[in-house]
Amino acid sequence: MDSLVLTSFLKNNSGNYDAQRGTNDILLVLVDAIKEVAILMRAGELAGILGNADTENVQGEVQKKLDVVANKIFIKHLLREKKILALISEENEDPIFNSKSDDSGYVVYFDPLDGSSNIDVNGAVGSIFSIVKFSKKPTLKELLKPGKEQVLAGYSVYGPSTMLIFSSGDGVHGFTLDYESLNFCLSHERMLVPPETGEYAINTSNGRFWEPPIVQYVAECNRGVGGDRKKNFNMRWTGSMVADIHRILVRGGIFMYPKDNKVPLKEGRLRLLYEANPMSYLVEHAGGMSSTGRMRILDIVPRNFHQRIPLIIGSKIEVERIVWHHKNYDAGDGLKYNSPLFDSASFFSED
Ligand code: P6P
Repeated sequence: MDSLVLTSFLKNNSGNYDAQRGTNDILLVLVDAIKEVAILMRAGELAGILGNADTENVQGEVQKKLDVVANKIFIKHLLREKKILALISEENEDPIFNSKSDDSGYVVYFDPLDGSSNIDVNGAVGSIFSIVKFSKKPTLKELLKPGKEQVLAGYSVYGPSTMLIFSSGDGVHGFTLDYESLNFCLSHERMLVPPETGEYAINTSNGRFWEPPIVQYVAECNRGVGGDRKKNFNMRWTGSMVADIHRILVRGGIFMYPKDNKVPLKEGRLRLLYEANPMSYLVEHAGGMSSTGRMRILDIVPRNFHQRIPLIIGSKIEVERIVWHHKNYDAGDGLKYNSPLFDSASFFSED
């Protein structure tokens, strides 16, 4: 099948190619890293890359061997590019400044391997990246830009096929890796998130810790055709946000990792800078919506590099409904939000 390879697509579709040259060059460096990770990952245990490393990341989580290896691969490739001023990685506590960089350029925020708990069970995982432009070398505080200032965002998903999905503001486009030529070939042009869906993704084992608006939303989905929504819903949860968001970009859906009271001081599970922001940029450019339930993700000014945030993202009509539930709840409206978890409004009910 003759497909447009990524480099030709960038030349044909960058509008003013020279203006986009900066981000295109960085995207191509990211692609080098993604290809190296993909080839290594395909070998699985034969390459001795499964299992835990004997280290923890900045979040105090035990790292998988491939977390560490993927991070090193991304840093190696990215620091080669003089347009890159600094890197912020999920796996590094502090920013990595590029000693060889120009005076102006870009910062890359990335999660080298998201969903790595799936690695040992051969599940889909991914790498996530976000690029912001700077007219001069940024201070630490200047690195904390809101997601609406991104100029390019994307991810790779290592599944039955290896795909690259990205947007630089003119549509969201998907490429599939041809392992013979090692070219990413255009396979999903101008991806759009259907505004409606019958599929939600949330880790329901946390249900007893959710805020009432989430309890209410999931309960009405589970009441199906006989309830307020007058339709049945399906549920998916892969344990890998990249795989869940990719499904949503392909066929619609809503992904929720809300704040829960399991750890009251923890604002959410997903990190703002290198997970929620890039995915929100993509989903908005594909016609979807992304919110904390109370605020647009891309408007949030980060407080720190590894800030966690509640994330409700996907089909617009569903995200709007959850925002509506939060508004009602915060307005003190509706006894329905104050009912105990296990009453008729509960998502455990049979009705
Ligand atoms: P849980 C992976 O670690 C991740 O950050 C996301 O990719 C994924 O959606 C989530 O955590 C899974 O969390 O609590 O279901 O294990």
